[in-house]
Amino acid sequence: MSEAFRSGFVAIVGRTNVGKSTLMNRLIGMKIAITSGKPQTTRRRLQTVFTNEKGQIVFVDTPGIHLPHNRLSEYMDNTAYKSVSEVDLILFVVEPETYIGKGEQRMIERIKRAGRPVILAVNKSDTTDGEHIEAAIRTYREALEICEAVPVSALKGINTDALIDTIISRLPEGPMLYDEDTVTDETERDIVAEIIREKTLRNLKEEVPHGIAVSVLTFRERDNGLIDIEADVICEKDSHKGIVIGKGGSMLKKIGTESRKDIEQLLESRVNLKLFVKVRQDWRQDPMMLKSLGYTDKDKGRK
Ligand SMILES: Nc1nc2c(ncn2[C@@H]2O[C@H](COP(=O)(O)OP(=O)(O)OP(=O)(O)O)[C@@H](O)[C@H]2O)c(=O)[nH]1
Ligand SMILES: [Mg+2]
Repeated sequence: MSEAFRSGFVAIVGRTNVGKSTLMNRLIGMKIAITSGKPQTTRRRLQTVFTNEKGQIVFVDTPGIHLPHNRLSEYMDNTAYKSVSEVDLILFVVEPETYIGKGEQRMIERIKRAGRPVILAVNKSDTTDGEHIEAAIRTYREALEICEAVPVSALKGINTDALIDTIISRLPEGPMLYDEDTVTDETERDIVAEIIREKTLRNLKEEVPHGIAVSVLTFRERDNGLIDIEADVICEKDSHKGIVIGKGGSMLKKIGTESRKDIEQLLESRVNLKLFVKVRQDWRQDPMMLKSLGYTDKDKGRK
């Protein structure tokens, strides 16, 4: 007799920069979430779907835990903390280290309270040896109840198939929650905005990219298939505007070219991309601006 189909929601949580979004993209086999070497890349929950013959996993990528320092980062932390009680299973992503920080400890308390099964993914296993990985697993096993610990490398694709099998085996029996072809419920417009934000994160230094938001204004397909996209790159200080534009417009051009390439790949068509740099003074502290940029609670949970 064949085994029953399993399905459910899985929150991907952990400290900022441990590789949660890279891991989710690797597990679903497509780049939906943006990633960067800078902390606090992911700002809101993002849902993707993995389906095979054994089951269906609805992944919920969340902002990484950090110490909040403005309204936006409070929203980000709350989004992550809340996610653990809205799912069937928690995928706790850590690095092969033995230090548990304050934010991570708070997350552990939340996870315990949520009472959901926890799988520990020790990511970046490519950067160290088995001994360090074992030490990390021991540390986290002492801190909370973990049903399985799986060392992986999201970057190199090591052990990620095994992680999929482990996740599915721990989900409840249940039907498909989404059509089997569904990869995400994100709109193309939202993914495009995120791609542009990723390029600002990867090209700009220090505080500047953390104060950037992107808003897509126009998204229009011509008869010949070319897609015209116009977007605002919003920065939080007058002094940042010149940095984003760069000498003779060189930085904005670089951000635009890199974004266009990724967007063309995503949409599988030619794209004409225009970026405008705007200043919205200290928008990360402004509830109205946060709301208009989509950094508010929307009901995107279980249907
Ligand atoms: N060496 C190595 N680097 C990795 C691995 N997975 C992710 N990274 C790198 O870690 C950095 C952070 O990756 P993200 O996926 O953006 O991390 P995140 O946990 O989603 O970060 P936040 O959204 O800020 O919470 C990037 O530079 C990745 O390339 C891995 O398995 N090995
Ligand atoms: Mg992320």
